Amino acid sequence: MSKIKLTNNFKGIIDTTLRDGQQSPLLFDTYTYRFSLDDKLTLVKGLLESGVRMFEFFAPVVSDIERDDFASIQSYIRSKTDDVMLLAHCRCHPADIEQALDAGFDGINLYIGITEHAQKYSHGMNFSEIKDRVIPVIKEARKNNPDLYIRFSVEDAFRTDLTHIYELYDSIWEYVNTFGMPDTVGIATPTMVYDRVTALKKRYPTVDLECHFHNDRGYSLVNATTAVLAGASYIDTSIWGMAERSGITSFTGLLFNLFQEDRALCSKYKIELSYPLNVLMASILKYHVPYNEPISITNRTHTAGVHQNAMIHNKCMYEAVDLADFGVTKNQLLLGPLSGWNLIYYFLREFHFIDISKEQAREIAQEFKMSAHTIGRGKKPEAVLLELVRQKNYQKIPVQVRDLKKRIEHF
Ligand code: HCA
Repeated sequence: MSKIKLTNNFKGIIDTTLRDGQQSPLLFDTYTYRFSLDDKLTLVKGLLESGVRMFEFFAPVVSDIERDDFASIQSYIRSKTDDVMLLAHCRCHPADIEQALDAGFDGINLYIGITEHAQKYSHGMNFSEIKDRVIPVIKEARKNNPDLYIRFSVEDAFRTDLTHIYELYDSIWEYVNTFGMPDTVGIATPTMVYDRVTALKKRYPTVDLECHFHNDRGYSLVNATTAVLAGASYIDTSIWGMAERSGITSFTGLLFNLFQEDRALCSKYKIELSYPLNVLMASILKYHVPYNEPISITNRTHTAGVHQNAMIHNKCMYEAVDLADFGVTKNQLLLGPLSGWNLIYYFLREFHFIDISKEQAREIAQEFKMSAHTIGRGKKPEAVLLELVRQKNYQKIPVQVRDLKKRIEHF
C-alpha cells in the first residue's frame, strides 16, 4: 500500500450506519431488525463525538418510521453543531427528492444502475431511457436548489463499462458536487480501484469522488484505503462495516488504516474513541465486537504458547501497531489448551502468588496439556490448572496488600 503515492483529495468519511447499516443481516441475526430511535440517537452521538460530520440516511419515502426518526435525529444533531451534512439516499425520482428536501436534508445521494443486469432485472429501463430519466432530474434539482449538495452514482460501478459511465457522467458533471463509485457487489480489486479513481479524477478534476465498497471478497477495507490514496474525496463507512450481505468498510477499520498511511488523514477524527464506538454498537446489539474488526480486544488477544511466551517479554513480537491510540488499552493472554509453561509460570506466580519454580511450571504444563480435553463450556482452563496445582502443596509467595496496589499490570 505505502508504495502508492498519496494524492490527497480526502475530505472525510460519510457514515451510512443508519442507511446501509440498517440493511445488514446482523440486525436479523440479533433479533434487532431495526434500530430504535434511542439506539439511533446513541449511535449518532457517538459518531458525532468521534468527529463524523457527514451522515447518510434513508430517504423519507422509505417508511414513516424512518422519516419521523430522521426529524428527531436532525433536531438533535443541529442542536449540537451546524457543521454537518445530512444526506438522503434517493432514487432518481422527483417525488423522492422533493420529500427529502421538505424533510430538511442538506444533500441528496442519487443512484441508479446502468449495467445490463440493472436494465433487465431491476428497473427495466434501457440506457437511453435511463439517460432520459436521470439527466433532467439532476438538472432540475440543481436549477431549483443552487446550494444543494448533489451526489450521483451509477450503482455497481465496477461492473459497469467505463465508456457508459463517461457517457452519463459527461452530461451531468457540471450539475453535481460529487460522483459516487459504489462497488455494489464487492467485486473490485485494489488495482481496479486505483485505475478507476485515477481515471475519473483525470476526466472530472473539479468533481469530488465518493467510494462505497462492499465486502463480498473481503476487500472493502483495502479498496477504501486505496481509493483515498488514489484521490477519492469521500469514503462511505458504517460502524463495524454493517451493511447489506457481508457489509462495507468499517469506520474504525478505515481510520486505523489511514492512520498507518498518513496520520494527517485522520486529523478530524477522535481516533481514541474508535474502540468505545465499536463497544457502543456491541451494547446495542448485545453481541461481541466482531473478532475480525481491527479495532477490537480480540485483535490484542494471544493464545498460542509461543506467542504468549514472547508477549510476556515484549509485545512487539506479535503486535505491529499499538492499538492504544484507538482506545484498545489492554492485551489479553488467554490461558488455554495451547498455552505453554511460560504463561503458566507467570499466571500462577503473578495472579495466585504460588511459589512455583520454572522446572515445576514445566511439569505442571505437561499435566495441564494432558488434561486439556476436560476444558470446555462447563470447566474453564483456570479451574483445570488450579485443580492440578492444589494437589501439589506448593508454598505461597508472601504478598502484602500494599505491594499489590503498587503493581503495574502489563496484561
Ligand atoms: C445498495 C445501494 C448502494 C448504493 C451506493 C450509492 C450500493 O446496494 O443498497 O448510493 O452510491 O452499494 O450500490 O449501497
